[in-house]
Amino acid sequence: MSEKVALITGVTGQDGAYLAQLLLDKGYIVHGVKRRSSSFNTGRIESIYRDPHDAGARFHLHYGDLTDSTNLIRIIQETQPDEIYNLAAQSHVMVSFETPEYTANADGIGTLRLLEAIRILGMEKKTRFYQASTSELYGLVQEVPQRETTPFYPRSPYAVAKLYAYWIVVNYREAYGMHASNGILFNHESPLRGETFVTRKITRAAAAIRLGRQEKLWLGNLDAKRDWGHAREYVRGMWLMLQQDEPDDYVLATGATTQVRTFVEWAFADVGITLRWEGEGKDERGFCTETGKCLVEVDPRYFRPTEVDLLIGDPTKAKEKLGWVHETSARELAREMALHDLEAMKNAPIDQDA
Ligand code: NDP
Ligand code: GDR
Repeated sequence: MSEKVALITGVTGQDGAYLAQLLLDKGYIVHGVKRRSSSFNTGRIESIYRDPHDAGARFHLHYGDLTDSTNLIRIIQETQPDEIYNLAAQSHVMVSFETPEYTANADGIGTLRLLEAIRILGMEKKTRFYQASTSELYGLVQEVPQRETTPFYPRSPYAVAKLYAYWIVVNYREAYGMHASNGILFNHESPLRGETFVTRKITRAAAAIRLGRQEKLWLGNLDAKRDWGHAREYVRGMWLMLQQDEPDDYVLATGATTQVRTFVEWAFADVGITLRWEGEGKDERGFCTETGKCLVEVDPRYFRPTEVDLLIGDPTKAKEKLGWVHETSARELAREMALHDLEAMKNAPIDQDA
């Protein structure tokens, strides 16, 4: 049997890096779409990249963008993928309130562009499609735990764009018989997590404060609850979805939820700082040490115009049909991330911390 070919959009992101590694380990030829950037944006995939001049290189990068249809058509035509994983997105919920139109274009219409490219090239029967859908679709709580049948109520331009993407995938599956699946993934993190998402922002700050390189951490809503799992385990679920005879939509989650404030306590404890929550209301001071030094405080500028208060997923379907289960708990994840950032920062020149 010839080697399978996969195309990953968003290969330079957290999930792209883990998925590329997984597929290479499985013997795939992997093509990734990366954006042109004024500085290097391939840090997460450096360890798996090989010079294309090397005989036998199985990982290839192509410049592209989800807002550019002809570029996507050309890349798909050239690479002839058996599987496309659409991970590219403006993936930051808060940023989507600042850039709603771009987010709709990249995250919503970008998904349509890929599906249409497959059709234009007559590859509907050859190419399987994975869409990075999200628990943000559930938004305002309708039911807990959230499962595949829970009604959607998106609460941000990001989530609304991803709602379009979700339904266009379902529609193309039904209309054209495409093997197209939505992975409705709950939050997943790792040491490769983007630095502005809350978990990584916390673990980096904890490490920097521990090393005396940062004074304080400012956060937004500490009461939000998220179902946090490990990204490495979630990309395996993506792959499993495309190995099924029939396409379908699946929730991947741990089934447990944690408040942002608890994650703060864990991460700081992991780097050796014990914090205590001091005060509510107008005297609120935040998280402080025993000596009264307040290291974590709330800045309302990080509050979102509309928030998703509670996410907790029910991964039963994925377990029963895919055999997928999570392994790492949120507590273990916090420790892995905090210790990773502490180690990385110890070894980094001071001017690289900021
Ligand atoms: P990241 O933000 O780490 O990565 C996003 C990737 O998309 C990056 O490679 C980025 O490129 C690329 N990208 C952004 N805009 C475009 C564009 N217009 N054209 C081409 N590429 C683009 O996200 P994650 O890896 O965490 O998430 C992967 C996907 O899964 C995203 O679609 C996200 O919305 C979704 N998701 C993530 C969850 C999570 O908890 N991580 C949960 C549920 C869904 P660059 O590196 O140049 O910025
Ligand atoms: P989320 O992740 O919005 O769930 O989207 P994020 O880590 O950004 O926020 C989680 C919760 O933490 C609260 N919060 C803060 N968030 C950030 N980023 N920065 C802060 O300073 C801060 N303080 C408190 C937020 O209000 C929120 O409640 C992620 C992304 O990966 C999406 O792409 C993905 O679809 C969903 O997870 C599932």
